[in-house]
Amino acid sequence: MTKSPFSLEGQTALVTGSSRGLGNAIATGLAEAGARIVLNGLKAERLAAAGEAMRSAGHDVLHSAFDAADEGAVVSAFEAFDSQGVAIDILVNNAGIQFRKPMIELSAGEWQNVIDTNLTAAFIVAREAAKRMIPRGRGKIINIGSVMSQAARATIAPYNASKGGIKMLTQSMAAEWAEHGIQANAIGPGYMETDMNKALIEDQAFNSWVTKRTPSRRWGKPEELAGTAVFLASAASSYVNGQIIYVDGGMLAVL
Ligand code: GCO
Repeated sequence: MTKSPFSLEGQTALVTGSSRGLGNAIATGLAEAGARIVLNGLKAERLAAAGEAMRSAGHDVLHSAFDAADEGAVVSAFEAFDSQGVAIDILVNNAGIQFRKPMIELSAGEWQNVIDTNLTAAFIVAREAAKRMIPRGRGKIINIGSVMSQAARATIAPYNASKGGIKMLTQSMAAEWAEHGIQANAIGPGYMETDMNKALIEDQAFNSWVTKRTPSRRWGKPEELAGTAVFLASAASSYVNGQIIYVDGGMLAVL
């Protein structure tokens, strides 16, 4: 029987920021398609718990605790993968934070922290992954953007800028690495039910705005990103490069 083009059997995927939220949902979806998963996060105990849960579901899971924004930590993590014979075939740059404050009150340090975590980290981790993918002539990079890669909401300027940067970083990766058999693409989630958005979901006025502004009239569920992630991680997307796929219930398609 021929293998499905969506199968990830025999592939290893590193998902940054995957002990919970969107990262964990994406990691679970990739595992269900057959990938071995390397979970990543800052807190070793949270990672261990997430790894245990996935193993009890029958998945093949490793974990590596490092700060994706810390260049030295990322370089050491990949050197450890090398020494353990762990080849990263699929990278999902998911780690990210939100920081809500009007620009007029925002400090340069608060701005820089979001940019470093949401954008610079994606560059650093992808650079280390690509150094190993290029000699192999193949690789998959999936950067997690946002509807804010395309449209800005007030009071989250560094997040908007970082996610806009993710779109162009993705296109830059395609420009430099596609010829080496690497496909780099992005996913732009809409308003998803995550811990990061808990305050928004609980705010009746904001919740009402999201449901009115979204043609699907509801918030997205983290697991609703998994199918797009599997597609972009698999052979089914072998000629897709530098694209961003919005999983937003139609929000960006309408006024
Ligand atoms: C906000 C939210 C958004 C969400 C949305 C886009 O403050 O408006 O945090 O930025 O992250 O899901 O990705």
